[in-house]
Amino acid sequence: MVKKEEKQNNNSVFKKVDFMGLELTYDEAKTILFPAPYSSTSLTQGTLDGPSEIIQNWNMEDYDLELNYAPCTAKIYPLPEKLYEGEKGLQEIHDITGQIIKDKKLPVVLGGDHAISISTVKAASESYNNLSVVIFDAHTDMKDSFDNKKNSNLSVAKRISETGVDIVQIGIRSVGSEELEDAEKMKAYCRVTEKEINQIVKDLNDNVYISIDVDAFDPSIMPATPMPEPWGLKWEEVIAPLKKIGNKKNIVGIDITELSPIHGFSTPNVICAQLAYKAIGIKYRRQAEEEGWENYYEKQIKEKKAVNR
Ligand SMILES: [Mn+2]
Repeated sequence: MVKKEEKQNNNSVFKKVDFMGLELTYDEAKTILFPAPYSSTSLTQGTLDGPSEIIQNWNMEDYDLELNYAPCTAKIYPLPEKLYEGEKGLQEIHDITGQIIKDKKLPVVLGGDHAISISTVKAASESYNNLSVVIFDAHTDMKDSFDNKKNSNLSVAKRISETGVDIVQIGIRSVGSEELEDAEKMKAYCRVTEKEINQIVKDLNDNVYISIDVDAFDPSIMPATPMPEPWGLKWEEVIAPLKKIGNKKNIVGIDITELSPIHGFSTPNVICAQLAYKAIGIKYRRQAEEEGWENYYEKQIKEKKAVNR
């Protein structure tokens, strides 16, 4: 990804991109939106449209009233999109995620189906020894294979657990009988009480990767997903645990998967964009406070006004 000759090319990742009012190059960015359209099974073909719809529907105000700062000051840079296919595609997703981490930036990977997390978590675990993964998902994803594929979107937790990485699952309310025995060994919750989440956060390793399969949410707010399950989580039932994790731990990567856009109905796409923006905001909240980014954005506006005068 980071090749010198590409620096000359206007279409490369090195060009300046205006995102949420800030003009940045890849090198200047702290947060990289990585569109990863990838579908592991016939059921999830619709998720290939997820990344482009999330970026096109990046509709929100820059200031977050709940977090009391403008998370866009975490310098967000969207990578150009390309299609990823087969095992080669998963390897590319792994390599790009690994490169972003090595470049000391936060990867925010936009799926595609949940299978991409097998690659992105592997990349994160290669850079961080003491890693935990928190997965928000309706499904246990403990199938050994699905649709004749080992790296399927329903085998995510199975593949990650085989690598020995610590996993906590939240939102779980659907399991196949063939997964039951394996699933019972997992730290899996549907909804978490305040007491439970405090204990979960305490037990997490210092570095935490966040993987959000959007079917963790209730279908009433997230209908655009191939495997919806009733009795899902409300917005705050995902955001509150994220905030607790962000307050105490180092979030090293985030993915948002399984959005399957519904033609003519953009609300779920906008909600996924807002979810990504909120997660970025949570990740950098403490650092922003310590380094005074609340003021940073005000400064930018003042500078802009001064230039325009
Ligand atoms: Mn799922």
